[in-house]
Amino acid sequence: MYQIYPRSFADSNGDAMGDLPGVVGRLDYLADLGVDVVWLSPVYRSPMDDNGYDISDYEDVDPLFGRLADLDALIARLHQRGMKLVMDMVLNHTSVEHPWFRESRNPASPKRDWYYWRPARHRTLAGTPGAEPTNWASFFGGRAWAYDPTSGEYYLHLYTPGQPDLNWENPDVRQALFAMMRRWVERGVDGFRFDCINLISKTLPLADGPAGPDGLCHDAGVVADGPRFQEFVREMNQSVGLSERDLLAVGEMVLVDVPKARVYTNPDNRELGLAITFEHLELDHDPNGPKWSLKPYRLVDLKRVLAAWQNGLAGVGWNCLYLENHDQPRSVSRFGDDSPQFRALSAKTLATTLHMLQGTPFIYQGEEIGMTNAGFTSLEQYKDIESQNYAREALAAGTSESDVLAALAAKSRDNARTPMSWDASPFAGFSPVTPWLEVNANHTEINVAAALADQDSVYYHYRQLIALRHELPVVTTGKFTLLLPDDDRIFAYLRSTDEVQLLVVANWSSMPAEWPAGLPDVSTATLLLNTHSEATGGLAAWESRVYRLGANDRPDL
Ligand code: TEU
Repeated sequence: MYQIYPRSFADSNGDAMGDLPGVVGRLDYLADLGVDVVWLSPVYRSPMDDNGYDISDYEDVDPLFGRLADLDALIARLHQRGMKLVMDMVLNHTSVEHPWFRESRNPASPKRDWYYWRPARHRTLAGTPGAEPTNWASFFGGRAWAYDPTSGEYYLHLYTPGQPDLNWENPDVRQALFAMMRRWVERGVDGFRFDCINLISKTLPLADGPAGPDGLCHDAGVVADGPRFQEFVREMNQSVGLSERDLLAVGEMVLVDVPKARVYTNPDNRELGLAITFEHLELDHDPNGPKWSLKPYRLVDLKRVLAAWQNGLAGVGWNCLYLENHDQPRSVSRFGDDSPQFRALSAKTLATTLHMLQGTPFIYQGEEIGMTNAGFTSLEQYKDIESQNYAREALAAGTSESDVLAALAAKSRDNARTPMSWDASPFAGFSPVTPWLEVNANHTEINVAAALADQDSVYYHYRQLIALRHELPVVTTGKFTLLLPDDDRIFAYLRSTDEVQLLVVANWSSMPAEWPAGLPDVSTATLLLNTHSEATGGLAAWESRVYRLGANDRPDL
């Protein structure tokens, strides 16, 4: 699966933003990489408060990205090349500009109940601080309730005030959403990536949850995985024909745990197909603080969490394998070593480790050439609403500007949203004009043209990994066994079927390592893939290898 963030992929008409014809123009690049499915982040009509995750019309393309005909062309061209299209589908909320919400602002309208409108807290004055119906925090800072002076009530928005939560309890809401999705299926899309889908069911009545230090409830347990979640998703599956038509159903699930995801992605339940989960990306901040409270992660924790998800969904559900997307910093900067000496090697080794696991690997645009974090040094360079909200609140609370900049440099979503670096030209071959977000200054070296010209590049390593998965069924079906769980530098595991066994061994550090004791013997094994041309007795810094073990070397499992 290859994720395209269309705003930052390719600008065909010189308006500083990526667009659909820009995507169509790059399909050969994706086909050559070996991509099977494209996930397209939202291209629907939107006021773009959250770059399209605030939808004002689910059935049309925003003029920034082109026209419906361009989307039809994209679907047709993808299908011609044997690739599929998964559309992002944001069902937890709409934009405030959606006609449903505009109508809903009128208390007498039948649409009033399509969103969560609530009066002020008992014995408070509506519109004054603390009068909000519950103590819930928005995921993007501040409170989750916006006051509407006209009606004297509040509406719920778990994200920005521009993203009011839809009330799935109302059957008319569900029917309208399902009918809209059926029309997309008829149009030819092959599936959906359901944005924060486990937020659609809330526990009623909406009530205060445990308060954090700021007095607000940040506990996703209160807002996520509500009592009717499975019922709603099953109804959607049946009504849209997700299982029946074998459509891809990727569920992004905020703060979900293994037991729940195992149920949600069990094909027998006819709910969702794959789970995008977060536990492995929650290891580099204070466990009780926000993502901005930086803390180095430990490899043993990452291995433990990934192994728990491998084993937890094995034989029942299905994992999405990802280290990077439009909400996350660049993986080579976060988990690898993005210095010139080790950038390419560490990007390859992260990829080897991830792609040989069980599940569906996701590549986020630019990851396949080892793009790094943005390297922004001033607040003005950040455009993302979450980053801007964080900076404003943190500065107001007394955090120094240099600490705010350090947190943004490590964690801002804009790290992954800089324009795709296609070549070394001034705007990275993304656009003929100054793009909406600055290009990464290192595009002069790290870009697609340079990667294609270098047989040893990160890009060709990804191509090999994809080819290996296509060739070897064990990569899809094999049982996963974590080796050396306590080693803080080596990531090693086995993938086994009755016929074949693979050993993946990776040095996740910028120092060479001895060949670890406790690995199976590889003297008669076949080396299928490696990052270094010469395999020695030890492991070089950021070296990774994939072996097929010989019949005699296989550990008895
Ligand atoms: O993100 C879900 C989510 O909960 C986010 O809080 C995510 O964890 C955060 O961006 C990390 O900083 C989805 C989309 O992927 C994201 O782009 C949207 O902003 C969000 O939903 C609201 O639609």
